[in-house]
Amino acid sequence: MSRTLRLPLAALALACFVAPAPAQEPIRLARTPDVSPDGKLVAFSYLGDVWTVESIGGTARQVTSHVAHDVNPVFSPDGRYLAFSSNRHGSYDVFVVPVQGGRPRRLTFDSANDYAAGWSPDGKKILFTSTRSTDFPPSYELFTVPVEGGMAHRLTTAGAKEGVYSPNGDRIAYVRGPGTWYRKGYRGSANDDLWVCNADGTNNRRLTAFDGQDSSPMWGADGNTLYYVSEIHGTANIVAQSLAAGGAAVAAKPRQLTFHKDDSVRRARVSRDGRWIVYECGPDLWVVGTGEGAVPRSSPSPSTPTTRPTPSASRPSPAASPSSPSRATRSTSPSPSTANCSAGCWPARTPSRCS
Ligand SMILES: [Ca+2]
Repeated sequence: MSRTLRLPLAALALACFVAPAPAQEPIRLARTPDVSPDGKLVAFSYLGDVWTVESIGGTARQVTSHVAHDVNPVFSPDGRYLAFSSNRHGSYDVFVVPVQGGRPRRLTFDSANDYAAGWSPDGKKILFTSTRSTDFPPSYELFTVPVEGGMAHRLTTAGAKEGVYSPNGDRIAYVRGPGTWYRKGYRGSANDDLWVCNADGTNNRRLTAFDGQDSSPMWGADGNTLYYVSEIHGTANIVAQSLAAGGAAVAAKPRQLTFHKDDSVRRARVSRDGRWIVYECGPDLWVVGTGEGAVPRSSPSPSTPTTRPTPSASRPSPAASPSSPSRATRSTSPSPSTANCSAGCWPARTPSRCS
């Protein structure tokens, strides 16, 4: 079975479609995306299975096929495997499967829910979030499990979720707090903040102090930049924050990378090369470049891409929304802002968007 997925990219709208028959069907409500280390492939959960699609959009390929709920696919550092979580044995456990598909290998066996979050840079451990412990009330903590199988190891003790290793593996950025993504505009003590700790779980320090939601930490390739999702500018969008030596946040207000206004950005993940971020917004997946020139315009533009192969008449296209990012600049060049259409911009049918 294949589908086409359409990803509206802040730089690029990624469109996926399912094609069980001659006619292709667009994928909506794909969830929990991740982007491959080189930014060329996007993995996501859809209809309870894991799928992949090229980050320029196109026909999606099914990686897993099971009646249970498969979610949270995360690419290995070499891009050859996906860790994901599935409740096929009751609670959610961590599995690993080749990107091309195959029989998933189960890595965790606890009755608590284990949610795959990422890989260590050496590819030997998988980081996951779990409520497994004797604590009451239970809270999410970070654990690792060897990719080859074995005992899980607890890293944190005071609440942690959405953990991700820094590029050289010396630190882990994570989210702490009782916040929830669906409480739009919430301000108060029940918000999430970003923290960072050493790879062994020690030296925990807080990075954000904004009294609204901060989530989805993502490391830049240099290890000195942290991208994340925050409501600090209003609607939840992706922002970039420089880190000082030692990993402390620089006091300056984070730079805004996306400018959605109607729908909040939810889960976001960055490629290992630090150049591409895939994220959820509205019913679609989006991809944005992290370069300065890839910052989408925040003002309405009459030239926004409207090239969905099968647009829904009842549902406005994110790429056509006045509040949506509008510059399609998918390119192989290091600087998306200077991309030339002949260099591989997307969508190919609207090369004028690349100027
Ligand atoms: Ca916060």
